[in-house]
Amino acid sequence: MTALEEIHRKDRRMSTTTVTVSGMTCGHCASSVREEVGSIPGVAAVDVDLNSGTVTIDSDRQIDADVIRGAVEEAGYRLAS
Ligand SMILES: [Cu+2]
Repeated sequence: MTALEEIHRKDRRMSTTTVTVSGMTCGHCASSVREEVGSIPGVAAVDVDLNSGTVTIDSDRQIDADVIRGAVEEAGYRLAS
């Protein structure tokens, strides 16, 4: 692999972060969290599992944990841990 190919490969790496959100009770809660977290720069996709509170975030860069916490709290919920 050439140096240029190596750079391209690193540029396109995706990052997946999973957090647990407490307090979500219905589909409206889930979409609020999806919307707030989805507005973080670099986030490509957000998947919310209402039953477990698991939120899976796909992004094109590493997202700071405090930024995710802020978005969840902005939506009106809290991280479970
Ligand atoms: Cu709700």
